[in-house]
Amino acid sequence: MKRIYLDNNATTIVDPLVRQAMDPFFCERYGNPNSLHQFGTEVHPDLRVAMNRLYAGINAGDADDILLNGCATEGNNTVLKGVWFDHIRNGAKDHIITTSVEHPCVGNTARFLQTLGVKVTFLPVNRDARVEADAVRDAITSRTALVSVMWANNETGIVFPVKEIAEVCRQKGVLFHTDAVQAIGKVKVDVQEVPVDFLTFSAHKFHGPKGAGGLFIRKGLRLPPLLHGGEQMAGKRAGTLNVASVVGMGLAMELAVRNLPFEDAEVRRLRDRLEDALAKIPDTMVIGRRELRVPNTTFLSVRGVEGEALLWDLNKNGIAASTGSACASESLEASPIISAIGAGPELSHTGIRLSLSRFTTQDEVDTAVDVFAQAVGRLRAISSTY
Ligand code: C6P
Repeated sequence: MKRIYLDNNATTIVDPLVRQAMDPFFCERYGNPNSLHQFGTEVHPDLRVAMNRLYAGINAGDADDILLNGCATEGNNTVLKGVWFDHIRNGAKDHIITTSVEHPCVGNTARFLQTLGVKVTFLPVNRDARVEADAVRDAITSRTALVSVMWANNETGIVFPVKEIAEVCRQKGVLFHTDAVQAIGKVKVDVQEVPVDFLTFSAHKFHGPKGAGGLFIRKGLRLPPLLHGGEQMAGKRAGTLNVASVVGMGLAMELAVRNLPFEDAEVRRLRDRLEDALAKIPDTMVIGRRELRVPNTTFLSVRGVEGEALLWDLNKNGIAASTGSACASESLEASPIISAIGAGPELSHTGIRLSLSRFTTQDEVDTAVDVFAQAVGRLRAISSTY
């Protein structure tokens, strides 16, 4: 049975060019970049190239910082806990605003900060599954230290109005962080056009390796380190750099940006083809307007079919999908997004996410449609609610 991977929002295949670029750093140029001998120093030019690619990829300025780290979870923790430490702990501010649909590495970090006395507003999404800038403006008070709103949602693919939100935060003198994990390589991410203060990304979401991420910090701002230790990254993030992964992440970023037109045309065409075909199955509902979504994601509700059951049936037949965030896959809670868009409780467990990449083919999409339709038929035949 041919396996078809439609879970690219969970992780992506490493681009073969990226893998090739990483290869020499395992057994040949394996020095620690902080060592003073040649094994250490010979990797410096490669790290510089990788950093330049990351800066160029998001259009960061020379005076901005990009901290290299292990993943977006680490980056998001660094921002929220760092803002608590530097701006909330001893000061006049005690309030953070975020949304009810952030990834758990933002949501649960915010909940942890609540235990330390921070007041957190979790803004709900509207019927478009978005949080609008006006809702952020209305929630900001003189005690707000940080707004954290994702660039694109991992479940629905909905793009949030981060430019407007960033501008509101600027006007109000509040720090703005965005989790851009699901935006890089899918839509243009430009930190000059969108005046964010902090932005996080993760290489494995754009055909780079797992275990490599980045945190953009606007010039003039600082965050205390999450990891204390050696003087790597000028003391801002201790720990030996994962050179192979940084090299891979740099190239993956360059390729992601170079492939944006392809993503916008071809990946979008395939996603729309998939979505149009699935929408013909009676009583299915696509969540979120297409024009508001990144080009690769479809989130569907299939009446009468538990998302989990569909996922297992698809898996048995070679199709990898997801009921939402991969890291919430063991939670049986209803999707907050399906509830937020006004669907009744009978639909709250019916969501299934399909996410494509530039490596997805039309054949795969067409096969997936057939397998999906058969799975829905089988499950509805035994459903007590359909
Ligand atoms: N979302 C999903 O299935 P890491 O793995 O730490 O690099 O990335 C975490 C993360 C942070 N923010 C967003 C918006 C994300 O989508 C993710 C990862 C995957 O949706 C796995 S849970």
